[in-house]
Amino acid sequence: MTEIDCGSREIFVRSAQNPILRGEDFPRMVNAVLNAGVVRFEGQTLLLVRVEDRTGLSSLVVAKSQNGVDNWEIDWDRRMTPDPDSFAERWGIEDPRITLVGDEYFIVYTGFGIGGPMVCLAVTRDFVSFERQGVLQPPEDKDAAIFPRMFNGRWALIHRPAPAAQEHGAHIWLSWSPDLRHWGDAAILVPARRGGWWDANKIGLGPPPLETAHGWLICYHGVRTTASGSIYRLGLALLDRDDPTRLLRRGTEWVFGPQAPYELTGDVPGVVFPCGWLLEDDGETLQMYYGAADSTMCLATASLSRLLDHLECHCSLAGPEELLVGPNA
Ligand code: BMA
Repeated sequence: MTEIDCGSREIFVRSAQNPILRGEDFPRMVNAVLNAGVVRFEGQTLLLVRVEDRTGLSSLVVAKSQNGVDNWEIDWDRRMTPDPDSFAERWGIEDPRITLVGDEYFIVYTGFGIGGPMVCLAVTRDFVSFERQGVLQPPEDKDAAIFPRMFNGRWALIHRPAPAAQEHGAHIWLSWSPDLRHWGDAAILVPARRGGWWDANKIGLGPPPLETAHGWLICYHGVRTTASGSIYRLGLALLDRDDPTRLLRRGTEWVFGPQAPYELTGDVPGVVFPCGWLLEDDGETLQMYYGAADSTMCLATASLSRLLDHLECHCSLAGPEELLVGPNA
């Protein structure tokens, strides 16, 4: 039996080349590059980068690299711009999470539209043309991704609706659809904790769920509100492989948080925000791409077995008491 590594070292190691992408690398005047989705495409690492220009609104632009670290080629002609005629994209498109389904890439992104942020879907084969499939979840809802396969003939979507009254807490939900259009059977999947926890009151999905031999690995952000602003940190959870509504494990501690200067300085200091990760062919090396301080794109690497070990060592099941986040709970 291999020994579990409960480790005293950090699990994620930052790239020495961070930030790997900045606004200056782009051929136009842009304010910030952040929260990219990522896939392997035609032998390269492809980032679909959220680019916020000086209007304050965001588009999604393709950047490609052979090694996923440097020599990025910004493909300005391959970009998804907000549809000016769509109520759902009036103020931009943000934070794509990409899932490969067959030979199509399902891009679940936030449409910042009339009524607030909402969950939208576009499908592409080539990252040149993007076919909009419409709104999957109305406002206010974001931090969403689709699983790469159906379960008993239905698609599963992870998303994060925001309650009208904050004291109810913003939790991670799972919804189902037979056709990617009609969604239902919504239920809380990972509740925000309450009280003094790092992930109390507001959480949201990071990259799309990653299938492992032990279940679907989930990385999520927890938002801590402090006197000097919010801190976005990352934690882990594991879902049953055949029934993703079953939360098998949930980490107690965060595994990655803002520490480096480029995570502490920028438009929104104290934010690490991944929308994509890639497992290398060795099945062990996980490359996580994240927005730092809502300003630049960065990379951190972890070993998959250490992430799973961490969940063995620092695990709690979300008991019913953690579902209640209100002051009277
Ligand atoms: C979230 C999203 C992200 C952003 C983060 C930190 O609500 O809007 O796009 O990176 O806040 O500002």
